Amino acid sequence: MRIITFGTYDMFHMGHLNIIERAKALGIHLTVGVSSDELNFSKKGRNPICPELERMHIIAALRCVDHVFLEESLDLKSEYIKRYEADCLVMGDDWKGRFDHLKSDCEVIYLPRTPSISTTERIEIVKSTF
Ligand code: C2G
Repeated sequence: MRIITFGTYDMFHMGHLNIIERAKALGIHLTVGVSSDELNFSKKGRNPICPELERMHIIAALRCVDHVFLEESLDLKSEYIKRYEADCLVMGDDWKGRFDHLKSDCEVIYLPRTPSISTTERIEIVKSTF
């Protein structure tokens, strides 16, 4: 089975690694869409700390990742699923239900998030420490 997953992966951490490894374990080929800086700005009103080329480079260096591309719009998921011939979309359960409309394109699986780790929380810790 060919798997696809998406994320920003800003300030890469264990929560990111856990979901990418669990996604790969569900199939034989893993494609990862890394959200562009522009997409993040439009969603969150700020740029990621790590620019998109760095974030893509880190994801591409992981042994379990077979292919990386830049995700330029949240609304192109169906296109990406077809382009990369994915049989299954994997996302963390913070997105639960949000991609159910793609079930006509491929299987959609939400995996539990790793507790107690988030980029936002780490940014807050750094801000309050220094
Ligand atoms: N994640 C996780 N556990 C955490 C933190 C994140 O399992 N403690 C998962 C998220 O559920 C997501 C992936 O890691 O599936 C990437 O998370 P983010 O980088 O926060 O990605 P996000 O900004 O949600 O972008 O098209 C969708 C977007 O690209 C997803």
